[in-house]
Amino acid sequence: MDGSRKRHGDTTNQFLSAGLVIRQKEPKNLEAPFDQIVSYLTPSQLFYIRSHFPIPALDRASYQLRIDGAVRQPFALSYDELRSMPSESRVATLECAGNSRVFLVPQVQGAQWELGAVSNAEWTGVPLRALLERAGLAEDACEIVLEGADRGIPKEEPMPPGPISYAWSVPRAKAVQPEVLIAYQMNGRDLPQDHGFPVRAIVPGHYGMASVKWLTSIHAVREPFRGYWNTSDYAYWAWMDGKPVRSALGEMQIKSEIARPRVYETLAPNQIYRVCGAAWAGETDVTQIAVSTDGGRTWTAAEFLDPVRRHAWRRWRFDWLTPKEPGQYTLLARATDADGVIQPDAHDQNYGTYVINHLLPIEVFVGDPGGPQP
Ligand SMILES: Nc1nc2c(c(=O)[nH]1)N[C@H]1C(S)=C(S)[C@@H](COP(=O)(O)O)O[C@H]1N2
Ligand SMILES: [Mo]
Repeated sequence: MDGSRKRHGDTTNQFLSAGLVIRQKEPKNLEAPFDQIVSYLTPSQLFYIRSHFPIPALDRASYQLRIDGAVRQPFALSYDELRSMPSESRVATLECAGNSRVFLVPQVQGAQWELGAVSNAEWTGVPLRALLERAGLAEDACEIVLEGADRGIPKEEPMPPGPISYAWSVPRAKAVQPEVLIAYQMNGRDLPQDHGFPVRAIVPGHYGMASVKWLTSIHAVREPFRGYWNTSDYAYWAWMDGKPVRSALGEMQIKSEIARPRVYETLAPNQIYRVCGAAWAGETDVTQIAVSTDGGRTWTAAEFLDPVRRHAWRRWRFDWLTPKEPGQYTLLARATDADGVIQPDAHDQNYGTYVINHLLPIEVFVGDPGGPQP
């Protein structure tokens, strides 16, 4: 690659030299290099990895997926049987609910994710609803509990006394939507082990915790499931009649992130710098994106690179004529969804250490890169 032909701020081909960032070595928690990702689909090797427990080794030949609980005909499927069913492919962005946690002040417990606990891929599999139809889902089933093969001791209080599995309950209304997949491929190839091989759930539009990896059980329930992950860990305070009620996280909230420039990058004065990033929303579409280069005083519309596609991110860009005046500048990106909901200015405390979708300041220097910082 000819480095001299690269324009300042141009990200073309840069992902070739990129890798993941370790946030925790074991269990594996690695962040995508958000500033390096230029493609619409995140290459599978650069897709973030979020795992609570050691990665289970499952074998295709002995794999079984059980569908039972509040159904008329419980059954089990082998890997080959699942693969022989009619399949669909869908693009979906996964974001960990703790993404951007490092931006919270004061600092909080948990993996210190920066901007890269979010990625976008194409997933192929069988719609969950086809399996639920085959099993004869009971009229009064209200949630579908998805369980993985991984086990261990969880970290968030209150904690059960021994090892548990990873399990997440999805409301029936979402579980029967056509986009929810029991997936066995990612970006056109069999799922990598880190991402749930041989089979995982993909719940587009919801935070990543719903997309259960190493899926072995689909269990319909008649009462709201109060399991550890839905209550202790990935939960927040919803308010009902003035009282806080512990509720499970669900849809991703509208968010945008700046990929370039990076925090504390030095940019040349009086030149066009291509600011770029991505924006996404849960169960709606991102329709507007604006950028501020003066800490939020003024905003200018940026340009989308990708069309609207429900549940997938849209990359965007903005050509900034950097100031002649050297100094420190604060960049912000602000997305708006189809319902007019705008990214908030501040983190909502009801979400604790999750749902960090407020405007994230990216501070940069304008000046001579070799010179003293202004
Ligand atoms: N079985 C299992 N599924 C899981 C997890 C897990 O630890 N175990 N982590 C969840 C969380 S919190 C996220 S954000 C996504 C991340 O998916 P990825 O590792 O493929 O990016 O997987 C979800 N599914
Ligand atoms: Mo997550």
